[in-house]
Amino acid sequence: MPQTDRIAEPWGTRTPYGPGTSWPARTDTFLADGVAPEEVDRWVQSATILHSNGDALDIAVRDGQMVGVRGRVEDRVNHGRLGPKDLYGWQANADRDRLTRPLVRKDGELVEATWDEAMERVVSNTKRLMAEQGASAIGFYTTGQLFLEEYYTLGLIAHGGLGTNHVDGNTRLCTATAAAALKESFGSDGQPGSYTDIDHADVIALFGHNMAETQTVLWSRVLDRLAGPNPPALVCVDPRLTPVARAATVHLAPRPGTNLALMNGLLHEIIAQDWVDHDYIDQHTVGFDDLVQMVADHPVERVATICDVPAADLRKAARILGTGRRLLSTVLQGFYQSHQATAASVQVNNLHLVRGMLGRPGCGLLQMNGQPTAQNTRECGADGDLPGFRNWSNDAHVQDLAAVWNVDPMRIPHYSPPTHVMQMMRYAEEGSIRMLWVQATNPAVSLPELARVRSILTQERLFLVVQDIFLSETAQLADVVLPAATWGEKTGTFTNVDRTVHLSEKAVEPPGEARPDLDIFLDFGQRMGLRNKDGAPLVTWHDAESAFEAWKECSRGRPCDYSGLTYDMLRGGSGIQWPCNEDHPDGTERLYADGKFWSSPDYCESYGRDLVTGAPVEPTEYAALNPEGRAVIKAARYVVPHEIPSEQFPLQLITGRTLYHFHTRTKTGRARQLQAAAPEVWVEVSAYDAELLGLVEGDLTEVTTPRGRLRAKARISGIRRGVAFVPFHYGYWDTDAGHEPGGHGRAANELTMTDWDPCSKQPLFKTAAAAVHKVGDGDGSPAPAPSTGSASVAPGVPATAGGPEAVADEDLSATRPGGVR
Ligand SMILES: Nc1nc2c(c(=O)[nH]1)N[C@H]1C(S)=C(S)[C@@H](COP(=O)(O)OP(=O)(O)OC[C@H]3O[C@@H](n4cnc5c(=O)[nH]c(N)nc54)[C@H](O)[C@@H]3O)O[C@H]1N2
Ligand SMILES: Nc1nc2c(c(=O)[nH]1)N[C@H]1C(S)=C(S)[C@@H](COP(=O)(O)OP(=O)(O)OC[C@H]3O[C@@H](n4cnc5c(=O)[nH]c(N)nc54)[C@H](O)[C@@H]3O)O[C@H]1N2
Ligand SMILES: [Mo]
Repeated sequence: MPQTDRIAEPWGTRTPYGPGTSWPARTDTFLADGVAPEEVDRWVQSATILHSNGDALDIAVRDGQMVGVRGRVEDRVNHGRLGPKDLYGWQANADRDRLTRPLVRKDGELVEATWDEAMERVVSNTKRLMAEQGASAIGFYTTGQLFLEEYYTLGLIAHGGLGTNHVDGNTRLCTATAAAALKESFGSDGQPGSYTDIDHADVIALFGHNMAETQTVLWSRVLDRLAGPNPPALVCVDPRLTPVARAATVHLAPRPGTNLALMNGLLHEIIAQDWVDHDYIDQHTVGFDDLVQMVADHPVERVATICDVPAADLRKAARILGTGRRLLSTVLQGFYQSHQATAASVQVNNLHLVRGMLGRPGCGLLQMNGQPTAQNTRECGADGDLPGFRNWSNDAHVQDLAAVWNVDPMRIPHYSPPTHVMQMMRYAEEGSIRMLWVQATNPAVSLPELARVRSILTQERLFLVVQDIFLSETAQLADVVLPAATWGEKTGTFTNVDRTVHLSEKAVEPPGEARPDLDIFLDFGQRMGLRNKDGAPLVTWHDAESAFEAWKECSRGRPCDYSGLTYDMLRGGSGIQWPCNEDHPDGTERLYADGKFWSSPDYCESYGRDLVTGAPVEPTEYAALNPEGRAVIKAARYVVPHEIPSEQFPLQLITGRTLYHFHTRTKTGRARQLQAAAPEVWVEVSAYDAELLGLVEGDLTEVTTPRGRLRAKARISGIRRGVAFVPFHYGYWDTDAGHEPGGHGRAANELTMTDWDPCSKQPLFKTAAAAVHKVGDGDGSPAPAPSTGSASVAPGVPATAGGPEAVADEDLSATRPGGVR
């Protein structure tokens, strides 16, 4: 059995396969030092939570402690494989810094308190503010990292119980654009494609998606196709020379913020060459003529100038995309967090619509998610949508939801879409939101323009509740801190990018008095005395499984239909893809296979928006445009980004991820192998800019924007010229040094701006003007950037490795039981 250092080899051993065949199995296992597989007492079923891939795994338990993980070979998603964060990240669960008791602020200090005292503070403040101002004083800012049952409970309590419209998730920073783009084109959220499309595709295109670092197991599947017979062509659109770009047949490295121009150019060429499926367009879509008109003035040469990409490369990419027989596309933050996010992402949908590439094996479209449970935040109405992809501007949908909840329809705010988090921060800044309850997200590091965020969150007049598992940068600012139990310590379900639902069972007891997020919400609902129309308790469930049963009823008949699923069905075998109901008892592999969409005026989740201004389309307008519920081909004009380089700030700054860390590192920073692989922030610049700036690998630099500054060592990489990249993982908390004294000086979001996409309201983390200056010679060592993802072009930089403590097993002999796709 291969024993592999999975820090050095994040994607593990290749198992090549050809088109139309099944992806071979490989079972990855990592156990704590000194634990042999036969010493494990129990293996408890779950799935991964440090990305959106949904890799199924079993948690190894010995003497009541987590001691390791093993991929589930029978699961359709990963066929046994795990990535580095999955293999090592679980160790953070048992970290000595876990919150074990509630904390309340007394005389300026956070001190330990009982649950009663902490919850009474939350409840009395909620009641006081409701009496003084009404529900608009209260905001909830949740996450993409809890379980479905928790979001559904939160959605009910916030929308149907308190009646506040201020409910959003960090999914706004993450996949709001995925949801928006799907709604624009297909009338509803829901990923059309399936991971098995990788097994069939002859072209795979990744738009602003560094899958190699952010969904390592899915990338292994692509690598195995590339290593097998008849490999697919690979198209990569990314300003950096990522591992995806290195493997690509064509790599387009556009100027940041020009994605829409690029897409319009590709569509221009595809239409000009008549590589389109006219029958499909005629039968299943509306709007094609608008697109033809819009892209008419985007010939390849013009787009080559806007994007600064060779025209020949654009033509080559257009030919591959235009002539492939089975095209799979993925889209992620390079589009979602950039200028004209929704408009650009919708053009990828258009590519599939004009080519008729939907609903068949290999013809897949994945507007990717990022967080493990982001799909559920959206489905359950905890993030600016109503539960079950109901349309907040359709009164019949609101009434239907009110019937499910047994509340008066007027109790559910629907005078405008639920408030997005950037607007909630604005309301808090202005003083109309006076209580903010933050769960499982760390806005003091992850929101843009941190100096402003800190000033908002530290206001005396704002009552801040933070529910976390560690004393995060945000929790340190709170008035009440609620210690949560997390993955492995509680039971629930969650849904990955390709709609696969997994059950995650409780494996071990939470530390100290930490409680599952679900229990905290249920407790709050009870203490608030929330009632339904008949005066009975509003929340009718008491644990995860009963919450799931209630959710099934809420989802019945809606696109994300869970009514045919049970916890028992999710035990033992593979995860199952929604919709799962009477018509589809085994789940549904691909959406829209019949060319029918969830877009009819009375069923759709949204009537759409103007892609450039974000203005909502009126119901009557939508009904006139799309009476039969077809897919909508929606065109949009490229406009220049709001902040462009100047003499003072000559570079374009983009931010993003590295393979070994998850977000603000509260977990991965506490797993030795992961922290050692990427211990500190760095800034990536091209060799061309390095020479202009007088920089060599490892020099200390200061990166500035109009908002702030940070210090980082320089990595001279294959990034395109004119662009600098900073990973956003490094807040001011530090694993080794405790809290850095006065240290706000390394978080990428010190630099980013308060601006968002007009449609999805997703903040623009990847467009800003910046300067990089050398402030000192390095100590001779290279930048602390991993060679696997952010490789240096300078000679002599050692390869990243994990050593003996990172060695994991890869069992290539295991076969999957039959019947799993
Ligand atoms: N290792 C790791 N994996 C993760 C996470 C993590 O923190 N760490 N987080 C998870 C989450 S929540 C998310 S949302 C996903 C995100 O996954 P990705 O979207 O793959 O990750 P990012 O690094 O944010 O951005 C992807 C790429 O966008 C490129 N980019 C920047 N600007 C532009 C542009 O203007 N145009 C184009 N075309 N590309 C551009 C960047 O160079 C970068 O390589 O990852 C998930 N998986
Ligand atoms: N500059 C820049 N900024 C970005 C991005 C970028 O690319 N560039 N990406 C954006 C994206 S896509 C995302 S998703 C966000 C992520 O940003 P955040 O959501 O702020 O990042 P996390 O570190 O995942 O924060 C999750 C918090 O929840 C806690 N936690 C973990 N599990 C549990 C649990 O079970 N219960 C509770 N109650 N707490 C738990 C963790 O300890 C942690 O404090 O960042 C966004 N910000
Ligand atoms: Mo994300």
